[in-house]
Amino acid sequence: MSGQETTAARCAVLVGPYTSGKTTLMEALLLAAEAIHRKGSVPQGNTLGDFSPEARHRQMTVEPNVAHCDYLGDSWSFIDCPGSVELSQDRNAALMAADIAIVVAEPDPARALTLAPIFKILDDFNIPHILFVNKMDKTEVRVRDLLEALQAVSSKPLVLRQVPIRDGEDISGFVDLVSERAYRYKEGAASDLIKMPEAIKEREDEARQVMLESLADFDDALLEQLLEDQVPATGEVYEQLTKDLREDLIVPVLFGSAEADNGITRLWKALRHETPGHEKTAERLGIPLGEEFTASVVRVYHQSHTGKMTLARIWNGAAQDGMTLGGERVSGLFHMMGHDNLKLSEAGPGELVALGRMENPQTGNLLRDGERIESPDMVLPEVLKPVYGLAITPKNRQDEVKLTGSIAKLIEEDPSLELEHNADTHQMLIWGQGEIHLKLAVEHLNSKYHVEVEAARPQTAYKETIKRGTKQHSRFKRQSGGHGQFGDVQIEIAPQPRGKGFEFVDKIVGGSVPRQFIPSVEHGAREYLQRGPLGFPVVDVAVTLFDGQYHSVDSSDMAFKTAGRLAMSEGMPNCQPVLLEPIYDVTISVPNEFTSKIHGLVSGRRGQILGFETKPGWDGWDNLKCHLPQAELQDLIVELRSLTFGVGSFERSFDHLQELTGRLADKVIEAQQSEDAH
Ligand SMILES: Nc1nc2c(ncn2[C@@H]2O[C@H](COP(=O)(O)OP(=O)(O)O)[C@@H](O)[C@H]2O)c(=O)[nH]1
Ligand SMILES: [Mg+2]
Repeated sequence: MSGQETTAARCAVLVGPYTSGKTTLMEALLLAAEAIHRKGSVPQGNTLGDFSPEARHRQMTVEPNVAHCDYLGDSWSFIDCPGSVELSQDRNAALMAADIAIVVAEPDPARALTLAPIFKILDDFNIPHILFVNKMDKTEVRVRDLLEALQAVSSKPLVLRQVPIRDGEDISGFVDLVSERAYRYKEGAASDLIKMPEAIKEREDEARQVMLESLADFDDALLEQLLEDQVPATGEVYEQLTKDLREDLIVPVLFGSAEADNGITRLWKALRHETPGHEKTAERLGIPLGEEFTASVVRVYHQSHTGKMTLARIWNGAAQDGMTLGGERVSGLFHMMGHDNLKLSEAGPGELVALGRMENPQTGNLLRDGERIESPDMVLPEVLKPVYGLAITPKNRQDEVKLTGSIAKLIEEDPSLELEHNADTHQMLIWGQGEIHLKLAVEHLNSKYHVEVEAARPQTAYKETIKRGTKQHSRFKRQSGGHGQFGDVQIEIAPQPRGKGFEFVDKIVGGSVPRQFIPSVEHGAREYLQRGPLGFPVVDVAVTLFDGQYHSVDSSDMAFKTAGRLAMSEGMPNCQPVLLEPIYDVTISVPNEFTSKIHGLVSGRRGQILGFETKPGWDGWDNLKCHLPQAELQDLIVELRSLTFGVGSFERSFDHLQELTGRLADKVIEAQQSEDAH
């Protein structure tokens, strides 16, 4: 094999926008390798991957699907990633196992932008990648136009390696620009070699020249040859292509149809000859390869039929069933093949294996021999920040503990999910990347863990405060049989600056309220603050106790606490209470062609733009900084994505509380009161 330093197992990861045909392409690749005998179809629901009920009924990949095959004597692992932007965490994690990524795209220039975040992560991690333009069986788009649109979102040069042969509107085959051979597609089979059609010769020459010029940018010898009008030898061109791909300098572009099995042999050939070996990948990831066994955890799976499976790529040494890794016994060594786990007794370098029933491993860990488990020396993609939340409650109250445990397992699989017990609203919140992401989480809770939950919109953490102060004299007195209760307090209630919180000041002189009862007054006042006159927690209020009376027999902690509380509930309504709503500091990231649309989005949601700047490291993208009310953030991501081909995103953090008055405030207060009445 030319330039191939190893015949160890290699790993290719399929990425690309939702519905570009990744799952279908994996079927086609497996069929060509005879690892499956009949090609499954996504609409018919019989593909090797996407076997879970959640994937089948949506016809959508919802978690990375793993498969293995041998092709012409080489071992291969594939990971077919979900395409939905909401499931990007899984894609990013899977890419950390990739010797090569196959970026699958649709032949639609209008949707080129959906590839921008994918090219970005590939660039950030220098992952060699091939672009496979799929669905060429049903397109009239000119490859040149398509390439121009795609090039606009790739920082690396796209190098077209084939030109289509057209038969009327259909594409009937292609010419390979390196070998200069022509092929005719055959549905469901490898293409036939044909004589180069005369009509294509000119286009082929021109495209070949463009390809060679792209390569010459990285090789002076080739550049000289081109300048002297020499034709480089085919072998040299292949070598240059391989070298540049492995260094992630260029992105070769192939095309075909996964559905019709067109272009699959050509893609296989490129994978076989050009994909770097695992040593090169380990080096790229910064994983030191010494003598000892080393594997990295790609993802964990909690499977209903087998329990926890740790998917790991072996970089050095061999794994055996029953070995000890990170202080734990490996109970079962497998190749995941869609739904099935195929038992292995041993697996060597380069292999992507599933390790059975280990408790500790987490995505990104390095596993070494014996006792050690390490966070790696490699840089991992950042965990995506949550952009969408739901309040959840178990339908059956007895499921509460089970619910928390099950969510912990979902988070172990996909750390872009988060669980929060909100201190303000007392709701249990599940956070993630969008509606589909959370809907899937809720469905998994039911189908895998048998916990049914109700999901609702999270409450906004409204608060209230006061606009002016008052003095209040209140007395709590009860005479019931023997020993009564008596507490009398005079307090001053005053507003505090925003963010100052609650303050209690003791100005008692001469023992009008005895020392030991003063903390009880404060306690009573604080208790009241949990629900002010409008029905919300009260903030930024100062209470000064300046006088009172007591009774030597009937006064008690309890009586003064009740008096403190009473004084607050009698005094606070006279202090012009006002609603406060939480305002978040939000940074919205979009390609700059959308920046003006985002201004409209923000102002339509009562937001305030604070400014914008170019997004660091993202060519042609802007970061817009703004303030937005929490109540307007709930479905912000939905609108943002629909305005930006799904690529817009945001990050948020709480900033401050702000007065809310007028009709909106009235509605919030009314809703709270009608809720309290129930
Ligand atoms: N016409 C045509 N349809 C395709 C091709 N590849 C996939 N599809 C269809 O496109 C849809 C999405 O395919 P799928 O493989 O699930 O895409 P994924 O989301 O990238 O995994 C399915 O209905 C496929 O049958 C292709 O090459 N040509
Ligand atoms: Mg898919």
